[in-house]
Amino acid sequence: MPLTPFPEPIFITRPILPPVSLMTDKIEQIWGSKKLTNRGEQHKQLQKRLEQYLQVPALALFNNGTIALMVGCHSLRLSGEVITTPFTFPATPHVLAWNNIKPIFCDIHPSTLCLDANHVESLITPGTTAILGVHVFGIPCQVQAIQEIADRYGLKVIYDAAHAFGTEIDGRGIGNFGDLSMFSFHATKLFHTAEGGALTFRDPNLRDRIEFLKNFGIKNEDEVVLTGINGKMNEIQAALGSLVLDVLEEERRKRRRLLGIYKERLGSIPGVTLLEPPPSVRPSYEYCVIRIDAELFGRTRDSVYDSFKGFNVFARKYFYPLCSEYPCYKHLPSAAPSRLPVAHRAVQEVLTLPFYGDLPEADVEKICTILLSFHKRNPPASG
Ligand code: T4K
Repeated sequence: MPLTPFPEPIFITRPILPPVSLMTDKIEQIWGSKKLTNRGEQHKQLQKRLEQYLQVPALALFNNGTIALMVGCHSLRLSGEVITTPFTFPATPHVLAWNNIKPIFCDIHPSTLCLDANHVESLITPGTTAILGVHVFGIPCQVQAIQEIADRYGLKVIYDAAHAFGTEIDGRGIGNFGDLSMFSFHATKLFHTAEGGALTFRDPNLRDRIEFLKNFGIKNEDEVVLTGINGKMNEIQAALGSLVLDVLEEERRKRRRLLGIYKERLGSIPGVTLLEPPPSVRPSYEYCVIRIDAELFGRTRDSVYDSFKGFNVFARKYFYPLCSEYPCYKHLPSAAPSRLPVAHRAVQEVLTLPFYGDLPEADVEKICTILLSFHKRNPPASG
């Protein structure tokens, strides 16, 4: 039977949307309280629940992940240079730039696609103040090796854990590594508050500083003690978060099943590799990501991406282009392509596939069949 396009577009993700009646109930409570923002009841409840879910000693909620990371860097008084990865969303290096910090790009590990700890040490200079790793697609950085380097040189460690909600290493929540971690609660994330984010941090003494910084630096009615910003999560965001958290385990179960299908079907296609964390890691189930080896597969990632569109499948080329290729960073010596060979290869090969709980299993089967039809061994299929 010829392969036909999906009747409706299939996107890489769809947000968890709890029944609207539950949201209406929450909104009625908020209306009743007349407290819309500035640490209301919904905010307090969500903060407590997330500290438990992520198994962290301290967590602060924010209006989005980018502002959370900006405040995180500021709270640790980072300056000078920070070593980071070029294979990430623009927010990661931009946050450094907004803090007047120069990003120093480090090549990535060939299997995790996160900052490669083996290359970090050679990039440290007297101006280095921190290492900013990204647990890209929810796969953890080499947290132990990074911490050892940081301890040896007296550097701070920050993680952009935007994709790693619920990831655990040997049963330990990912937010416990480094000095602090940022989680994004954007609508495209597994756990979301439409827009939102959080910082988790090791030292509970940072709490006041972070809370002041996210509220203009206001300490009380008489004192403004820091150059803060407005990073507060409002009550409607927090209420949505609570409802999403209620159904999160169910969503994770559905995604685990879908990932099993992808794994089984894609495992037998030469030139296609599914990105997976090591066995010691409990996955986040945020993304389903493959790499396409153009030679073995017979077509480039870009060609697969384009051909998928003909079938109404909208895969994504995260994170193309590399941050080191942006006009604002390209001039940096650490951005030279010759210094980032692994990242330059990965960014040509990685493709993010549709992956969310409500995606029917039959659709995942069909997406795999479509991908297989693009393989060099098969006659061309048209969408
Ligand atoms: N660090 C990293 C490593 C990150 O990946 C991100 C964000 C951040 C930091 C910053 O965190 P935030 O400040 O955003 O909290 C999306 C998200 O906007 C962004 O949050 C996310 N990373 C990035 C990986 O993906 P786009 O521009 O690719 O999103 P968009 O609008 O094309 O959405 C993708 C698909 O999702 C759509 O095709 C359909 C679906 N979708 C999207 C939205 C917004 C929905 O079904 N409903 C929706 O409401 O950036």
